[in-house]
Amino acid sequence: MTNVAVSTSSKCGFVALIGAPNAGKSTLLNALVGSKIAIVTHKVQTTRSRLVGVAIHNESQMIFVDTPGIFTANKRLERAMVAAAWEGANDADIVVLLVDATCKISDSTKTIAEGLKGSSKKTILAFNKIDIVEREKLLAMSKQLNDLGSFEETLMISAKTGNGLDMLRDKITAFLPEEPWLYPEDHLTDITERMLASEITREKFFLRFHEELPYATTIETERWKELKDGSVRVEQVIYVERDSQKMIVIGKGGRGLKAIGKQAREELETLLDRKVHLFIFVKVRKGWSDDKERYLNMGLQWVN
Ligand SMILES: Nc1nc2c(ncn2[C@@H]2O[C@H](COP(=O)(O)OP(=O)(O)OP(=O)(O)O)[C@@H](O)[C@H]2O)c(=O)[nH]1
Ligand SMILES: [Mg+2]
Repeated sequence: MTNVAVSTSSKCGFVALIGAPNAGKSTLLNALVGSKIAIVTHKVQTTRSRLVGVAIHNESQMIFVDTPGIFTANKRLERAMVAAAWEGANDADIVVLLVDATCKISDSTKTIAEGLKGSSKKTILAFNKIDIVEREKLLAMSKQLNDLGSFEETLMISAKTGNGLDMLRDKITAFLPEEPWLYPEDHLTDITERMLASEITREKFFLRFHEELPYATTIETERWKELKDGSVRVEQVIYVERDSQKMIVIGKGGRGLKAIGKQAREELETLLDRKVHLFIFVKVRKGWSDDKERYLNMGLQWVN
């Protein structure tokens, strides 16, 4: 009997995007996938759980994993987020450590660089936001991190303008293992429409409310009903910790809630390409961040 060698020239693998909060990981995921999958705000700790986005380059399938920022976590929710981020890195074939080049290297970034050192994975260091930073600053920062960690490549990119992303794609695909594609060619993400809807509302919430309120809140899509005319009725609940927070969220004459609802609905309609009837309720659930079920809904593991 003759053995027939099967040609497997295709490449495929998981690429974790990790970094300190606000480095631009979600912006980068969206840019690489070419679609808004992850929410983005100027605030830290916007992303709360891992999120997959798929893209193809040089006939290779790159399965990107956006992760929550890694920082010194104290509260249970923070610890669950950071655990999810490290898990994303551990499960990946390639790790991209994204660094905000506009500020000095944070302790979180240093810890991540050191944490990656022992790993056998291919790691790429990418300085982000080079559209608003002087090049001379980058060299010193690059040296500092390369002294601390061990990286296969160091790149300068702008997730916002797309500068350097082709080089990043080239480096990633060069490192990918020879494996058959895991997803069909047109597959973009594993995020469900319900989850996307919760996330879009949370983005608007993060942009509208300040200080501790965004961090004292979780948003869930509780009902999703397809209507005969092709539109969809979506019911969401914003969980807050206290009555005083509920009052702020609703706002005078319901103004706060209406504003978020309008922005979220408009964006959802664009993303889903159909009419959306969005109903948002606010509920006080004291201690929701110590409630196992909420973690499940956020796509997070419960941590003790
Ligand atoms: N100028 C500039 N701003 C950027 C770039 N990439 C991201 N940003 C901004 O940086 C901020 C944070 O971006 P995100 O993508 O939410 O950052 P993140 O790393 O996902 O943040 P967390 O989810 O909180 O960990 C937003 O205001 C982005 O618009 C870039 O290349 N250039
Ligand atoms: Mg993010």
